[in-house]
Amino acid sequence: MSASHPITPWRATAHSNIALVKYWGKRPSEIPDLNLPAVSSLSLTLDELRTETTLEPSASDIFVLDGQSLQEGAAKKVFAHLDRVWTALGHSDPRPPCQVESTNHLPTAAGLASSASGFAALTLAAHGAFGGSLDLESISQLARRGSGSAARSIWGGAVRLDRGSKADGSDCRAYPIATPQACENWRFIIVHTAQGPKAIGSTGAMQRCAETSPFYPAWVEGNEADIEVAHKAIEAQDLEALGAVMEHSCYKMHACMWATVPALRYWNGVTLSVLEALEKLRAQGHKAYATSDAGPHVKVLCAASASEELASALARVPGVHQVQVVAIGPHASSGAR
Ligand code: 2P0
Repeated sequence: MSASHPITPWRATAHSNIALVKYWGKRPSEIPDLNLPAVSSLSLTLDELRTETTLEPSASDIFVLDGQSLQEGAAKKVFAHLDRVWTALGHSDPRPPCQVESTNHLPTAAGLASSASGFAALTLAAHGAFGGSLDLESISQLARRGSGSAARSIWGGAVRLDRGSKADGSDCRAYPIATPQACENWRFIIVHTAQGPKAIGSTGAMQRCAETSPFYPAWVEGNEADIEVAHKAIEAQDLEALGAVMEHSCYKMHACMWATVPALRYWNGVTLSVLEALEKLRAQGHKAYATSDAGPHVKVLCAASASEELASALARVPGVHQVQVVAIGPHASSGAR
């Protein structure tokens, strides 16, 4: 451990989020490591689905995820992110070794945004442990460099992430646009259509999509209009308008994925059955809208008052493993242990 910069044991909790207007694709950048999105995105933070992370000094770098010590893959990304935060806080000496322990209260890497809550919690824990005094917007920008969607998980309620256009990424910023209280009448129903981790990680998939999908330019081009419609619908608490633009963004992203070479198909047969069941429920007058990320699960946005009835109906679709009704969640939090 560095005597000049001791590490204070710190803990952080960050909640997962679901994008209504999706982030898919990166903005080319001369500066390595900024991880700038090609499109803006807008999300709702989830209540129960979250990551809890602790960080403390250690004799060597250790990463424990859900009780299991990891050496490769995720661990390397975690340690690289610690280095990034350490350097961003102005330290020029080598980062002292740390023990990081994370618990995911959600299925890891299954298209339920574990990297969003994971890197948001890690960034907050490291920032506190390393003695940082950055504001939340700067912490969010650091989290984005670990994983794009993590920039949004710093806040609760509804959050917008602007892609920005400056080469240094300084105008690529996330900020809350509605408090958790303002969203308290909405729920997401998470419809699990498979078990286990997804087949293809998002980072490589979006790169392949950008390089080979003929629909990618149209995807990027239509984004800002969707963002403005979604932002206004959130301000107006207009679930119908929000649901419509959310579905449009989702189907455009998946169309773009399907046209990638080789094709990226995250959905399975049960995904389609759930989407079909939802259309039937809507034809019966229910206000419920679907989205889906880099995985086979379906997330249904609806009013809190209708959520239990809709969840029961969706649980009856053959092949569905589990349904969870989730409220809109709070800001991330952190503090000394
Ligand atoms: C989103 N996704 O907006 C979109 C929708 C997946 C589909 O953000 O490469 O894990 O680490 O910046 O954040 C998944 O991408 O990607 C994602 P990186 P990330 O939620």
